This record gives sequence, C-alpha cells and structure tokens, in this order.
Amino acid sequence: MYSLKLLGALVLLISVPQTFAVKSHDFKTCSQAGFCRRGRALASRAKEASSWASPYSIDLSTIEIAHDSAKFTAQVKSSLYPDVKFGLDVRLHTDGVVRVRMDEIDALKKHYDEAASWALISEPKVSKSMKWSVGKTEFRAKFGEGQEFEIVVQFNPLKIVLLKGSKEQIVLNGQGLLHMEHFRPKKVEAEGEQKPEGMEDAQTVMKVKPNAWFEGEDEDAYWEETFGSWTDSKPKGPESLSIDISFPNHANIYGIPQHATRLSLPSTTGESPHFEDPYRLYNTDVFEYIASSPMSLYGSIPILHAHSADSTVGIFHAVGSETWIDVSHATDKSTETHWISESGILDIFLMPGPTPADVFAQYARLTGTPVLPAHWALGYHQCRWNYISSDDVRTVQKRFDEEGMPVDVFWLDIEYSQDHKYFIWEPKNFPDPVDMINDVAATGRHMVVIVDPHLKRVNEYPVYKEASERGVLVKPKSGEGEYEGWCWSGSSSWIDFFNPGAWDWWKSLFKPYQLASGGWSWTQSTEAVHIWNDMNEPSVFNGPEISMPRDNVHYNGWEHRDIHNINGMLFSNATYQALLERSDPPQRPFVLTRSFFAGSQRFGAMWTGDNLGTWEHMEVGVKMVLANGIAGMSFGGSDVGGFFGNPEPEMLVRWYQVGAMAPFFRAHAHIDTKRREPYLLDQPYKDIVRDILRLRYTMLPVWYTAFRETTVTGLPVLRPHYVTFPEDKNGFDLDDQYYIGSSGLLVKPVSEKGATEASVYLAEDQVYYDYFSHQVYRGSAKGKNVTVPAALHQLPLFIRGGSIVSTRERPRRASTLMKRDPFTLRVALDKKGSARGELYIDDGETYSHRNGEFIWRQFFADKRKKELRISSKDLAALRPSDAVDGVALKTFNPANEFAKSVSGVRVERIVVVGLGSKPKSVKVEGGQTLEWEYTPGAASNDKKDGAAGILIIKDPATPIANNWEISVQF
Ligand code: MIG
Repeated sequence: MYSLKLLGALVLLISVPQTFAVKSHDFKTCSQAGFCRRGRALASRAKEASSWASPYSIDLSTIEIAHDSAKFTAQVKSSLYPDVKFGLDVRLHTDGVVRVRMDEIDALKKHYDEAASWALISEPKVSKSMKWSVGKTEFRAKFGEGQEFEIVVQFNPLKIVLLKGSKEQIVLNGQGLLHMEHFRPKKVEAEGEQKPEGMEDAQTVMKVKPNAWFEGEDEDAYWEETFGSWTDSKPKGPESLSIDISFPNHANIYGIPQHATRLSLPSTTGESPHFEDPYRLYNTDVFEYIASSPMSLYGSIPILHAHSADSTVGIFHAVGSETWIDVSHATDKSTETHWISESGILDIFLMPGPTPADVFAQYARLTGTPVLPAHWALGYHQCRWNYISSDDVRTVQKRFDEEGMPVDVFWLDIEYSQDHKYFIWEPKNFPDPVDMINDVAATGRHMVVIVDPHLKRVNEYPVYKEASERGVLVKPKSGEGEYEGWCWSGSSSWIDFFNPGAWDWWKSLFKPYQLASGGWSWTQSTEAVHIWNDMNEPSVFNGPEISMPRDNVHYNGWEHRDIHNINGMLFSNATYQALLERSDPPQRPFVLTRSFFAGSQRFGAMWTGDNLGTWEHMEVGVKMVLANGIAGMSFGGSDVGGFFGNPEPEMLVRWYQVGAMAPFFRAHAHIDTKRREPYLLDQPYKDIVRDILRLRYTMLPVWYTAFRETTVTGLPVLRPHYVTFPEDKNGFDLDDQYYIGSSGLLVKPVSEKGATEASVYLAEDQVYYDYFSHQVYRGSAKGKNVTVPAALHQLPLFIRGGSIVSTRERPRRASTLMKRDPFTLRVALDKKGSARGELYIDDGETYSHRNGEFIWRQFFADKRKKELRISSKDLAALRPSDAVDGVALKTFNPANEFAKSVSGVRVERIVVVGLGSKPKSVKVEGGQTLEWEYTPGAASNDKKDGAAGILIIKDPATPIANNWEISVQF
C-alpha cells in the first residue's frame, strides 16, 4: 500500500528498533545552541562573581506616565553599550495583570515583536485607576480591589517586583541576568587577526574587552553556527534574550509544556538530583521520546504557575522563538527561573492570582478559553496508522457494532492519500470515499482524516500548484523561490500561514463542493469529515533537528527562528477556520493538532504524540495532559495503547482506563504494530475494555459539563490537586490523581503492571465514595492516603461527598444516538448531608448555544432530620452574567428551542449515596409518590467505613429541562 520508494528512503524513521531509544543526537542540548550556551554562561558568571549588578538601568530623563492610565514608558540603557537604547513599557490591565515589554529602540534591524499578536485574543484593556508614585530610586503603584498588590520598578539596576502585601511574588531581573543582545554590524575581521597575547589573563581580557565580565570573552556563535551537517547562517547576528524570573515565596512551579516529566517541575540546575539541561521550548518531532526529560516536544506554551499555600501567581512570556528555561528550587521556599530565548522581544505578563482559579482566568482573558468541542468529539476515537481501505473502515465499524463497543470516530492516517498528496484519495483502496464516509455517518459517527502541512512538489497536485502560483510557500534563506525539504511526500514545500494570502485559499480547499472560482476543493469529502493536523512543528525529515532551517524566510521577511514555536498553531487555526466556514450554519469543527502554542486552545485538541507502549509512558502521559491543562490546552490525551510497540493485554486495558479518564480519548498505533482494536482482545480483557468504553459514554454529561466550564473560566478540565486544594501542601507534588472539572469525581489511573490495589490521597475531612461499589472512604483534615482495590477490571474512581453527578446509563453505538436518552443522578451526600452538581447540555454540534439554546441545571440535595429534598434549578437563570463560549447569557430564555426539543427527556433514576436510614416515602413535589429501594449502610456523617447506605429512586420521570423538587420523608 505504501510504495517501495517511500519504504526505501524512510524505513529508518518508521521502523521500531529492538529497544526504544530517542535519537538524542538529533536534538540540541543547551551547550549545542549558541544562545543557550551564552545565557547559561552569563548565569554562571553571575553566580561566581562576588558582586554582580545588572548593567541595565532606567534613564530617568525619559520616564513618561500616561496621565489617564496605569502605564508608563521609559528608556532603558545598558552600561555596556552607551549608544544602545531600549524602550520599556510597563502597564496594568483592568484585571490586575501587569505587562512588561522591552524592545530595542532605533535598532539596526527589527526584533520579532508579533508573538503576542498571535497568542492574545485582543489587545488587553489598560486600567485607568492606578496611580504611580515616583520615588528617587523606584516607581511604585498599588492596585487590586483592596490595594493588596503592588508593582515596583527599580531604576538602577533595573528590577521589577510584584508584591502582595509585603511578600514578593514575582521578581524580574533580581539576579541581574536580563540581557537583550542588540543588533550590531558584523565586524569584518582583519586577516590574520588573533587573540591578543596573554588573553587568558583576566586583567588583560578586561582591558581589551571591558564587557567580558557580562557578555563573555568570545563572540560565541554570534554569526554562524553548525549542528551536525547543518549550518545556520544567522544573517541578523546575535539577538537573544535572557531574563531571570524569581518567585521568592513559591516553592512549586507548574506549566511550560510540553515536556515528559512531573507536573511540579524538577530543577535543572543547582541542587541534585536535577535535569542536566534547561526545559526546552522548541517544537520538534522527537522520535521515541524519553519518559522523563526536559527535552522539547511537539508543542510549546511559555506560561507557568508558581504556587504556595499563600498564593498562586503566573508568568506568560509571549515569545515564539526557541526558549530554554532553567529552574532552580534554591531553597525549599523559593524558585528561580532563567529564560533564554533565541530572538524576539521581552513581553512578559505577570499574573497576580492570588488563587489558581484567578491565574486561569487571567490567562484566559489574554489568550482565550478553550473552544467548546462538538459533543461527539468527547466520545471514543478509533485510529491506526492505517486503516488501509474503505472496506477496512467498514469492517472495523461492523466489528465494533457486533461487539457492542461504542465508538464515535474512525480515523484515517496518511496512507489514505495518493503518494501522500493530502486530500487526494488513493484510488485503488479508497475508490468510494464519499460512500465510505456516508456509511460511517449513517450511525451518527464521524471521520477524521489527516492533512499534513508538507505539500508534494509536483504540478499535478493541485494544492501544491495553487500554493506555488499564489506565492504562499515558505522561502529558503535567500528569500527567493520555494523552500524544499523532504517529508512523507518526498520533495515538499510548506505553506507559510504567516502570509495572509494563504488563509482564504486554505479555507476554500475544504469546501465539499465545487467552487465557483474553479479553484480546487475537496469535493470528495462531506461535512462528517474532520481534520487531524500532524507534522506541523514543522517536521522536515532532512532538516536540522528534523525541522526547518532557522534562516528560512516567512512573510514580511521574518526568519523561521523568530516564529518557529508559533508555526504549528497557525496551521491548526487555519484548518479550524476552514471547517467553520465549510458549512452554513457552521458546525463545530474538530481539529487535532500535534504542535501548539499559547492560544491553540481556541482551535481544538492536541495529543502527546508518538509515545511508547511502556508503563512509564502511560504514567507520564497523564502528567503531560495535566501540564498542558495548566497552559490552557485542556483538550488533550495520549495515544491509548502507546504508539510504538505491541502492548500486552494488561497494559492495553490499563491504557483504556487512562484514556477513558482523559479529555481526549483516542486509541492509535504505529504502522508496524499488530492490529489491536479492542474487539480483538481475548477474555476477560475484551469484556473489561467494553465496560470501560461504556463507562466513558455514560459519563459524557460529566465531560461535556466540565468542558463548558473551561470555556467560561479557563479552569482546566482535569484539575490537579493544587488547583482544587491550593492550601494543602501534601498535594503540591501530586500528579498521579486528579479531579474531572467541578464534578467531584476523583480519578487515580493505574499505570503499574500487576497492580491489585492503589493508594489514593484524600485531601480533606470529607467522605469519598467508590464510584462503582459505593464503598466509603473518609479523608482527614490533615490529608490521608487510603488503599483501594485496583485489580485489572477496577478503575479507582471516586465521588467526593457533596457532589451530584449526572450520567446517561444507556451507552449506544455512538454518542449522537444518546441525545434523547434519560439521565441518572448520583447524589453523593457530604458529611453534612448535602450535595450539589451541575449539568450543561446543548445540541452539541452547532453554535446555537451562543444564542442561549441550551439547558444548564443545578441539582441540589439537602438532608434534614425528617426530610431529604432533591431539586433541580435553572442555573442559567440564576447566573445570567455568566457566559458560554465567551458570550454572555443576557438573551437566555429557559424555554429556548433546544430546551423544548429535550422536553421529553427525563431523569430515570436517582441514586442517593450515604443515606444512613430507611425512608418512609418518596414523592415529587406536587405530584405522585415514587417507587424506591433502600440498601442499608453507612451514613455520610458516620465515622466508620464500609458500604454506604443507598437509596435508589426509580423512574422519578422528572424532566431534565424543568425545575422540580423531590422530597424523601423519614
Ligand atoms: O512521521 O502519520 O505522531 O500519530 O500516525 C510519523 C503517521 C508521522 C506521526 C504522528 C503519528 C502518525 C504518523 N505521524
């Protein structure tokens, strides 16, 4: 099916070696990247020096304060280069975020300054209420509702501090590592020029190179550098950026994905053990990546949270070039970081918190909240490299149906395409693509088809031809013609999405009908097809670090180095817009991207790339999904089963459990692996996996409600412990268990071979119930580990007392067939006997929810001595100022069309968990008496463990869209 030619050239890249091993030598270490070497050397000189002061200071004569707003600008000079000037701009946004920007003034060339324009949703509003007070040595200004925050800009040396009360939260340049390399002409070295005699003597060095104490003795890799067989011509010379950012009162930091490591980031310098290299942000296609490493991966989001029991703060640096971040937990109270970027300007957002939820909201106001996905996208996705023909797809679909295994989406990887000309169906194996898609869509399912960014350079490929004619391809370093590299499609070129001319054209390609313009469009597709964007780092097989040369030229003359980390986001953004515009009225697109940047959450989902079928990778995948959520990218998951290798059945089962409890749930496998669709498993594995798939489908209301919440608040779908319990120090390092949204569901995925039990940490003095057995586990105010059963068929999943969880317990072939199905409510009483929960539903596929077409319910339960009342209220009416997808609910009408369309949908069962005594009667307010069944057991406020007392209210038939109340009498 894939041609010999391809196999010949690329067999090394796709075959699985005996043992898994990253090809580390394909990727740079810090010491192999000139600017990182320079940045680290600067830091070590600073550390060794007995006294060290940043050469950067504010030129007092240049300070300007906008009289009506909380913004000031000043020139910054460096004592090293009296003629070079920088413009500093410090401003307060209306929500308390402080933005610090610095760029070179009247520079010989321009530093790339557009990263923020791609990451931010709009230009943030500057506060008008803050007043700067000018002192002799510094500027200060208080802000915040209770004036609890303060920003201080010290003049000489330049230092910027954010305080809360008297406590330092964030310090910029406190260690004097700020350095913005200015543009300079390349010195033409006189022939035979040599190091002056005796240059090893420090005093001589200082005479000849007075700035060497700061910049180092040599012009290390200023003008050219090589890596392997590649030479980077660096036409602009040195332009890197270094800055230290410290958190004197925060011991834990989280974020700066994507790395395969702990959620609470380990050190990269100083105390041991630590990683040798800084965390690297440089989007790369790392083959067989290591499960514990600061190496960069496919996506980069330069945001982190610094956390303590007192407060949480955040940093977002809008920089799109390669960035390395050293982390030192110098004391057990503080954290120091050092950011080294190859190019760009300083553009740092200080997010003052003070709670994790505040930081999420602050970051969401900058870069946007995740988009509300189509409901079906939360179902199960079946992928493999490759389903080899349209009949193969049909057979796989049939097998799922025969086995009663729900699935929503069938995927096609690159081999559907003819010679890897994406969009173009390989005619022998896919002779009838539209029929195939329709066959899948007939059961309410969807397809996702891969479209990669490399275009085969042949004129009979209309996509390449049109891109070439429009001149929208990335250019080589000469700035002329088309950059040519090697990828799946052989000799290829890449679309430059920084070129506005590429966008409308790209959007037109996805129209499933003939264009009036006569241009090419994907007539051989339908609206049931959604898109997978892979290889958008971009991955280039014969390029440096499997990517593009940094001196390639993009629109407006920017070099690839300037925009490298943003590149992948533009591709998935353009694809998202294309799908949005393909139908009228628009349907919610699903776009999966491998590469991402700050803001990518607005366009769809990501996955953690080519993981290995090992237990370590299963485990670290959970942490990676959590870390991506910290950076706004909630809709994520890792390949179920592991991309490489043939997982043993036990591993595959555990991986299904991990996947079913992740926001994005997709099984995928490498082309060399054996088929491993879940119906191929032997017993008992097959039954276990079927149950897991069905569990996912019953829980879709939970997932969808959690997604709605993140579209409003930016709070991640998967919540690590420090987010849920910010004051509980025991939880700050915890990253192997988490909550699903605000549902109160606590998950502890098992990723250990042979496990029969697991240890779960309960952070509070509250009762927790096993989701399946209703076994009671009581936490403690000091935090407590409990041991729970975790045999292969057992997924440790708990309901926190005080939660009401809505499910639909009739899993069908696809989620779209469940729209009219009734609900079950699990009322998990807390130790005081009350509980609450939310449910959000809408049509799941259009944008009518933005016009108020949805229902959003709050369930409430409260037990008094003689009565337990369970009610449903209209939460949208209660919280009209809230919003969905960023759109306020002013127009909300409880009797909207969607609500009417589900008026027949009822609650079919209410399970009250933690009820210690048998009721006398159960009835609906103003209505009939209901049937029920009681199983005696522990009450929510008992001191003892054991099985919880359970009341099952049978078929209350209360409409899901209406207000109602049920009274349980004792
Ligand atoms: O160079 O499209 O991460 O999911 O199956 C490998 C083939 C290219 C990498 C993706 C993987 C996908 C594969 N792709």
